[in-house]
Amino acid sequence: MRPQARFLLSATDERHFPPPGLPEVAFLGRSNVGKSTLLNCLLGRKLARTSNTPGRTQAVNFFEVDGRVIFADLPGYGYAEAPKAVKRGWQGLAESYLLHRESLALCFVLLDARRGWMESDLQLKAWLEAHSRPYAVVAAKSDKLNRKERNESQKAIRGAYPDGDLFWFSGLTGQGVKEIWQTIWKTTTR
Ligand SMILES: Nc1nc2c(ncn2[C@@H]2O[C@H](COP(=O)(O)OP(=O)(O)O)[C@@H](O)[C@H]2O)c(=O)[nH]1
Ligand SMILES: [Mg+2]
Repeated sequence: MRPQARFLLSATDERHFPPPGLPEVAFLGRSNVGKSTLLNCLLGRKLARTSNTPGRTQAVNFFEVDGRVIFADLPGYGYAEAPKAVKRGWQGLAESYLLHRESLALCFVLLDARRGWMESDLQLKAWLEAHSRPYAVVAAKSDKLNRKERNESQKAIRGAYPDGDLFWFSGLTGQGVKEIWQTIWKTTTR
């Protein structure tokens, strides 16, 4: 069944984050990897804005789902051509979110299934581990790989991430949506 979801607010500053309450799930990854697409697929409708232009979202967008969980769509990182000030802006906002958000229950780190771990993803992963933030990995745009490419990609991703949860996700086919929901409910239901 389609969850009841509503957009809460878009925050460009930590002071504007909604007061922590419901358990929260954050979506992290490089610009254009498919964060907003995953969010929309989970919600069954287009609440989060998707874009062909990388590096646009410089805000944390909050959505309340079924009165039970909050989704946080974080700005993308690793956009090579972004001006330095924009990069610093990402670090400031995302770091303060990840450091201080007490209601944060789980992060999904999205990788482009075709590329696997890139330098900036590995930096984020190390940072999450150093700060004991639980995360799961999503290999996004899985529809762009054939079976052989997917096997190779899986090996490469597992090389740096041997045993945590790994989901294959496609916004085109809906692959992975059910499994990702199961993990969200498992992590946020107390
Ligand atoms: N083929 C394919 N394209 C996707 C998928 N997910 C996202 N895209 C496309 O990738 C672009 C960026 O997606 P978006 O969700 O805005 O990425 P974000 O910047 O991480 O939020 C858009 O043009 C999407 O249509 C997917 O699973 N398969
Ligand atoms: Mg987005």
